[in-house]
Amino acid sequence: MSGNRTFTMIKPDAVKAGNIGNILQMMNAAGFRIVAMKYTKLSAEKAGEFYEVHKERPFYGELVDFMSSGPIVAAVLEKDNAVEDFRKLIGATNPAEAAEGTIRAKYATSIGENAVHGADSDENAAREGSFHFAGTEMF
Ligand code: 3AN
Repeated sequence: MSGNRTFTMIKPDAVKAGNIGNILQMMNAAGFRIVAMKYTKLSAEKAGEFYEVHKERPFYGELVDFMSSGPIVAAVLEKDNAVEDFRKLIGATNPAEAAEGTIRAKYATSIGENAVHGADSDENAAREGSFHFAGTEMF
């Protein structure tokens, strides 16, 4: 199967809570194929670089501290209409507003610690995927 690609991270809160398996299961059940995956930890410098677009936002420092606070799972996923369908699967940024059955409704605890990241455009998916993976690590 081929399709569009998106980029995701299972964030430190969800890793700490032991939800890697449950979250991957939801991604697979929704039809996403794993193209690349790694269990890794971002340094504060790398997290700052990844979230550079949010540099001027008031929560930037908090976001960088949180995303470098523990290990994450980074992955590239493939499916038709991947970016949009994955954003539906994860739900709203604020878990209080996330639709029932979404990953954030189930596993996120707050707007800052919201279990998963999902790229918001094809361009960002490609940029974020190559931030974490070499071409030879994508299958
Ligand atoms: P999304 O992850 O749903 O695309 P963005 O792009 O608005 O949301 O924000 C990126 C990340 O910044 C979020 N996943 C969340 O962890 C964090 N964030 C967003 N808004 C806030 C906020 N008001 N307070 C703290 N962290 C926030």
